[in-house]
Amino acid sequence: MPFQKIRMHLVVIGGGSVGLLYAARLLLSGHSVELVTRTHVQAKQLTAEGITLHQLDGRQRHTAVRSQPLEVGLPEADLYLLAVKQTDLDEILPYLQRIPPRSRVLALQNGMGHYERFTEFLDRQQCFFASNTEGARRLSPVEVEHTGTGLLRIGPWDVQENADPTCAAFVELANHSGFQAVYEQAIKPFAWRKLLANALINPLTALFEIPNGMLLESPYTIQLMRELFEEAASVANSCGEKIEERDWQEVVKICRNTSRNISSMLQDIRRRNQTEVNAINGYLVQMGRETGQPTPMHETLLRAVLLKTDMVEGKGE
Ligand code: KPL
Repeated sequence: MPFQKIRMHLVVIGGGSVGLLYAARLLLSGHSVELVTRTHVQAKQLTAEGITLHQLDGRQRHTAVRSQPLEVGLPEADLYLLAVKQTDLDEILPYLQRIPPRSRVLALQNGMGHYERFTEFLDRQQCFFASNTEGARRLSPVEVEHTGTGLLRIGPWDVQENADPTCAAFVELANHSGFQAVYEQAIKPFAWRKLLANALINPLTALFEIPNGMLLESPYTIQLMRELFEEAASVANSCGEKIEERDWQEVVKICRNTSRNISSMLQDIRRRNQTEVNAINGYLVQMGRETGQPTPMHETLLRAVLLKTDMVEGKGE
């Protein structure tokens, strides 16, 4: 389907790094996008000032954007891009319950456990999931830096033979807007692999306070990542996801491609926000318990990140 013929209205929910990046690039390519934020202040600022995007090539681009706060409700859309963290889902999901049956929701969360929560509020055929490895950093409520290229995989959680027309059309729009996007028959296997990457990169960068690429600069951190990978792979394997050597190479590649990125977990800690560690390392620990796979290293990381979050809490920006 050529993108010129695709007319769809998109609503991005979430004014964090991923939400701002997607909204800006889609708008700059001429697509119809509104941005819903969790706070009044950010919505007002975005409507007044637009979004400034710092591109990978060093250029800055600016776009106007229509924005409103979540509490006003959700505008109608063909597709909602849900770019909030796992920890914010409780607040957002009840709003999605009211969307028309023809609308689709694309969940861009890291970690696992959200699939079940989505299906409590929406029909299964409305829920789509993404595995996104694009790097972005929010510089201010109206400014975002694109810090690394990645791949956006979109699809239903479990295998569905026929592609959903709305999500397939969005894949075209995303590619036209400079993202590398693909439609997959099922996202679950990719979500597991992304979980592995996040379970290694995010807590280590958050604890050491370093950009992603620095993890590859020392043999000690590489060895630590490798051991964490093997522990996580055993859990994945016992949950029916066959993890292979090339999946380790993929984690290293994500780290390299987003080398300048400040991981979302480190960004959260710096902003004194809750992190997604429970949905990432916590999920691995829980699945390890359920399947009889020991996860001492992920458990230690989980505790260390929760402790660090507690230590910085209240000293906020
Ligand atoms: O998903 C990410 C995150 O920071 O949450 C990666 C891909 C690791 C980029 O930083």
